[in-house]
Amino acid sequence: KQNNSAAEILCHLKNRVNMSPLMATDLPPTAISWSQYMPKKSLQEKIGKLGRCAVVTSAGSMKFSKLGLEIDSHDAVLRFNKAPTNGFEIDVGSKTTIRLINSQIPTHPSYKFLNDPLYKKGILVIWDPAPYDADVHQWYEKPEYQFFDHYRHYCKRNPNQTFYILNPKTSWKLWDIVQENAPENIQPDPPSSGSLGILLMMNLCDEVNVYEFLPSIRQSDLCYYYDRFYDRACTVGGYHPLMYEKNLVMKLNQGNMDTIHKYGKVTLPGIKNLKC
Ligand code: NCC
Repeated sequence: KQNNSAAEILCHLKNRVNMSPLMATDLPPTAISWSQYMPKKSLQEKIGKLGRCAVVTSAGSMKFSKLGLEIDSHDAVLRFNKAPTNGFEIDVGSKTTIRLINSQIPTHPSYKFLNDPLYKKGILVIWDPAPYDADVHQWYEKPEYQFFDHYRHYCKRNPNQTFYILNPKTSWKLWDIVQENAPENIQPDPPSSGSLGILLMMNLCDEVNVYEFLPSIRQSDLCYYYDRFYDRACTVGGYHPLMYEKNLVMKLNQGNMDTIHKYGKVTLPGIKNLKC
């Protein structure tokens, strides 16, 4: 059943994947020691109406792209994990409205989550891979990475920053749609932060430009624009079903192939006001 049209896929993404981050009331009362720090307003309320948004992947092919000014011209910019802007402004811009991180970032000391100023700009959103069928309470008992204490610590130290947690159901709901639109069985691992960030912005913005998710002519084995680490799996996937995520985004692209080729840029529609 992989002949879904782009319009059908957009409706599935809108109606089946809940991108609204958790609220404290979604968690069991035993979580109160840290859930009390969760934002009181929903992300949608907090961020308001957004027109044009940019999603900047961490791909090595962002290097030498000179897309910085174009990226910063958007109403909001989403970045991932430990991807920096300092020193890379010409290629990736400097605006950070949302930073989507995976749950390894606060739990693994090498990311210096508490101290690195990189994380202090914009709204933080974190996700953690849950077991396939787990609800919020089951996930809370058994997260992949125990980040709750780190979350509390971070929020206490940075009371003016807003820090959301994605619903643990979200990533598998998205995985279902990636699987339905793939020609074969895909790996039973959640989609990458890349896809989650793209869909998050599609829920908040009228239009989303995604940079170097579908790679340009600059594609190489260089994993990140900010690091000297070479691995093709960064671009095509290993753990994450990244190839299939990218094929899905390709089906939804409203721009043309030449723009992908030259700029690694894909244009996706917002889905907030979509009538399905
Ligand atoms: O690599 P990562 O993501 O931080 O990259 C963010 C998103 O950009 C897209 N990407 C990245 C590199 C590349 N060459 N092409 C790309 O398209 C992907 O969509 C990717 O999701 C993650 O998804 O959270 C991931 O996180 C890293 C790592 O945990 C963090 O960077 C923190 O160091 C994962 N790597 C490892 O665990 C070793 C990576 O698999 C996915």
